[in-house]
Amino acid sequence: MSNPVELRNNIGGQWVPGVGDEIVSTSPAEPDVVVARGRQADLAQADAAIEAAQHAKQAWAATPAHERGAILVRAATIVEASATEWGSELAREEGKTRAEGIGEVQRAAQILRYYGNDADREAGEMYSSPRRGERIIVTRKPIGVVAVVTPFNFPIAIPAWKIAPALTYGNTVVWKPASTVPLLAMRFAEALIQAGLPDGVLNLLMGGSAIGNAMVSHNGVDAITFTGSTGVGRKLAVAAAARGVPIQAEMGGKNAAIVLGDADLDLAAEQVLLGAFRSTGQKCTATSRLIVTSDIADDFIAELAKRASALRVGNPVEDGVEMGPVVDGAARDSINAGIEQAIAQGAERISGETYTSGALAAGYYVAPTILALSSGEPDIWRDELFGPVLAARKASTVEEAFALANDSEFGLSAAIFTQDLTRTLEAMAALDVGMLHVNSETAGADPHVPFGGAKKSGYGPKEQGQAAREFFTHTTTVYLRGGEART
Ligand code: UN1
Repeated sequence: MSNPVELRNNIGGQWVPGVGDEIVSTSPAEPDVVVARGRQADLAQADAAIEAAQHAKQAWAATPAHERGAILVRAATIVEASATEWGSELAREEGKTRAEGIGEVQRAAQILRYYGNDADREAGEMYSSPRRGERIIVTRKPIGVVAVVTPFNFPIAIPAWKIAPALTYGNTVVWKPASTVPLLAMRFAEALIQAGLPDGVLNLLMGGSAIGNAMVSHNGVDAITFTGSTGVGRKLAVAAAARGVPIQAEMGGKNAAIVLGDADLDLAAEQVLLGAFRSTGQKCTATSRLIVTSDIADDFIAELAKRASALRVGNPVEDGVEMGPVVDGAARDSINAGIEQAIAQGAERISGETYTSGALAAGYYVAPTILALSSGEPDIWRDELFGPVLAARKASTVEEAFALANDSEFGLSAAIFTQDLTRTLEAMAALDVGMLHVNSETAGADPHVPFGGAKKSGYGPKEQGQAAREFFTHTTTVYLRGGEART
């Protein structure tokens, strides 16, 4: 491994070292390996970044949308060309496998290209008027300065789907990435700036919650987009409401996959496994609950446990590894504590182990774990662990399966495996979720369709597609008449 990369913040177009606390990014697979280091921004630098974004916003809003979009399309090309290198860095810094890391970087390029091209699309609406000689048109304008606060688990794709629409639709941005993945954040900001963003249009602040809180409470910030935990999201929502600015908060999930007796069970097993363990279960869309109808439950859950135990866990930068570590030691410890608590509350561990020796014990690894629940109400059924842990349960009827799936304060995503159209239609009506996957895993998102959840999973407008354009702009309704005198 080469020398650690030196981290920088970007304020008003200048790459500057932070003057706050030290920030050290290590590899969760090998915690002794330092990937990048530098200093966080301090509060004065956060102020300066917001000021720079305020200063830049008028000229950026006045730049033709086509020109703004063209910069994003150029950035997409830069990001795509770096996919192999950055994908490996992502795997090293965050812990997902290199194949997933490369896939994520390519996805970020795709998102940039989608929004860059969307800049040219008609942005307003025209209506008839009840009055003679008048038309009513609705125009869209940027909101201003957007604070972007992003999590560790998609270090480049989530920033892309927030920053790309914010910029395309004419806003300037102050971005604080998760402090565990600063290197990928710097790579992404570098690509956008290299593609031609004017100074101050995108500012990058390394830091923790103090910087995040300062950003959302700052009068120079006109809107906030956040992805992360429900606890933090709700605090930010209170701060946003106190200043009367819009917030879009994507938060937790406790997503259920329902497998009915008539399903293609091989497909269901493959997809549930991907949903539960890809990215080491660290997705808000991951499958963390499994509900299987009693007719097939024992065999299906046993097959799943067999496949989970066969997954190759190891250093995510190595070829053939199917699951890497979780992001840091605190995550590993809290996930393991959640597993132990579930067992103490009556759950049976049918796959997974606690690593106590060797390389897997030295890194922040948690085994792909399946817990069978038979009775009682273990906390694992309700609490999001954000790791590779699947809690499985039987349901006697399809109705009971739907009720169990809805038995959560979260409502982000769900999956149902069936070949029965009637059951599919019933699930569409019954399940209280933002996204429903029929015969595919609970995770996944596309830039042109809404992304977000019901209940505790989301607050404020959804992300992506038309929803993104609506969040990152506000409308002016124009009553348009000619100037001649009325008769
Ligand atoms: C995906 O399922 O591919 O934080 C994306 C998350 C979500 C993104 C999920 N906001 O996991």
